Amino acid sequence: MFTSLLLAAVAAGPAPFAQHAAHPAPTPPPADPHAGHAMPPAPAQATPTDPHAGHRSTPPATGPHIGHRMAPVATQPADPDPHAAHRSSGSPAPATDLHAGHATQATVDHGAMDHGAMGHGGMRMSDAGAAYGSGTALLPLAGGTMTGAHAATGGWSLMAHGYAWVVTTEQSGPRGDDMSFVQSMGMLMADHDLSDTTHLQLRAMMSLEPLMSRRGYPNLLATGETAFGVPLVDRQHPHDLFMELAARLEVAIGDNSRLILYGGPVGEPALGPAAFMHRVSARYLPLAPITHHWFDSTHITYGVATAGWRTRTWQIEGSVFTGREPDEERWNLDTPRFDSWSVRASWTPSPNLVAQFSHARLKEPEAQHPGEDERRTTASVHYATPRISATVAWSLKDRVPGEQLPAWLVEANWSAGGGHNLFARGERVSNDELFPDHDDPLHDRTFRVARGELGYAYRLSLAEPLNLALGGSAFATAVPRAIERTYGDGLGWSLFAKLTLGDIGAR
Ligand SMILES: [Cu+2]
Repeated sequence: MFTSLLLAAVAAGPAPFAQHAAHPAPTPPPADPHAGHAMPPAPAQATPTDPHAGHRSTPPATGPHIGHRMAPVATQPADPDPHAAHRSSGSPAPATDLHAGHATQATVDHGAMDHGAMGHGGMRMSDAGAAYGSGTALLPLAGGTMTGAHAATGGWSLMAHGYAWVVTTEQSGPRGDDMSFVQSMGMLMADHDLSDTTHLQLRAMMSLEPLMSRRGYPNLLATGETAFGVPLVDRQHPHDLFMELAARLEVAIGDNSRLILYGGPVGEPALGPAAFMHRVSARYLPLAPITHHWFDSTHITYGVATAGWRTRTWQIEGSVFTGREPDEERWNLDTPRFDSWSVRASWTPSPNLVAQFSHARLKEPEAQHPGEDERRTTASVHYATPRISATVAWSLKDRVPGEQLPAWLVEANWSAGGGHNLFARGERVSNDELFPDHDDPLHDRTFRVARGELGYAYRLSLAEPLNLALGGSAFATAVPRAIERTYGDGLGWSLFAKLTLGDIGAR
């Protein structure tokens, strides 16, 4: 897709025409179920496989507009791209001037912007082949942008996005457990252009997971954080009420770059891939990854300040933040300390690919291990087409002083069309926290464990912008012989219903 875009862009010559060249209008076929809803001005809504055709509409000049993806861009010729309509008018033709889409169109022709992309990523971000995942982490634009319910008022564009996810899980073996629980997240984003070159986004993300037991939910082989002063093992901790309270300021500098400032009392530093709940590849995986505390556990950090530099193909960032993980009081804000730092480089060569490499020094991340710092190095590659989203990630947790603990994660979601989704995740991690009891002979010993999960979800569109997904998954674990008796067969299955306001991937 990238190649064809590039060729088309080159063939078309000057940048302003690249967009049109890259998206010639296909013939509208009769079979499109949404064709009847399609309204001008999109000339190419009705690609046979375009499930979003029906959601495009003539941009209203003012007032609330719920769940619409508005973009007059046409779809691509031979690509069943359900997200073509999400792209902002400045994206994603690689030959196009980075700012062509927002410096003029976006501010003047506000209604023509893709509000999905704008609301979440900011109009200034998603035009460069990547969309914001969480914090300032990037994901491939081709995988889709976050959508939700929109409103506009007084020069501000508002978007609400979220989910409530009911899961029933049964996990076997001596350490297994059963539970039904609700994971939830609600996001509010307010976007505003302060000037032609300066864009502000205010972000709030909340969760009602503190209503869950302090011990969270069963999650065989997962470790991290505490409940009642005891480390959580084979559980996933609930997330805090405040998952993010942050602001992002983007200042265009020249034609091809911009400065990014991000931060707040709760945020995500420039470390690791986008957090799992924001990754399209993890959209229907009902359990948190067992490598959460290797890759993305810093997604809720109390006190974050990030400065970054973004060009069309690179984003370089540095953060100072609080190294300590959130404490087990989930309803309050923890004290910011700004005692840790991270750097991250992200490469965004095409709308289909984002790769990041990051390194951090965390000051005493774990309450249970005072005096123990951590160096964390992560690398990840995210590949996406409108139907397939995949993540491959590696991390090295280097305790200072202490062990070096590597982790791998591979995860993918395939939206096969018609609402059918197949998904999978495989993880392998060297974990030294599986036996937290100091009297246990296995305490502090490192074991390399693995888990593989496979699942299916059926996605229904309810009244826009509400969606429902029903599905299930099963996993198997693999542990070294020394702890086989501890885990027994270590199998698990889950059934779920996930209600979302807006979405993050294909229908
Ligand atoms: Cu988390």
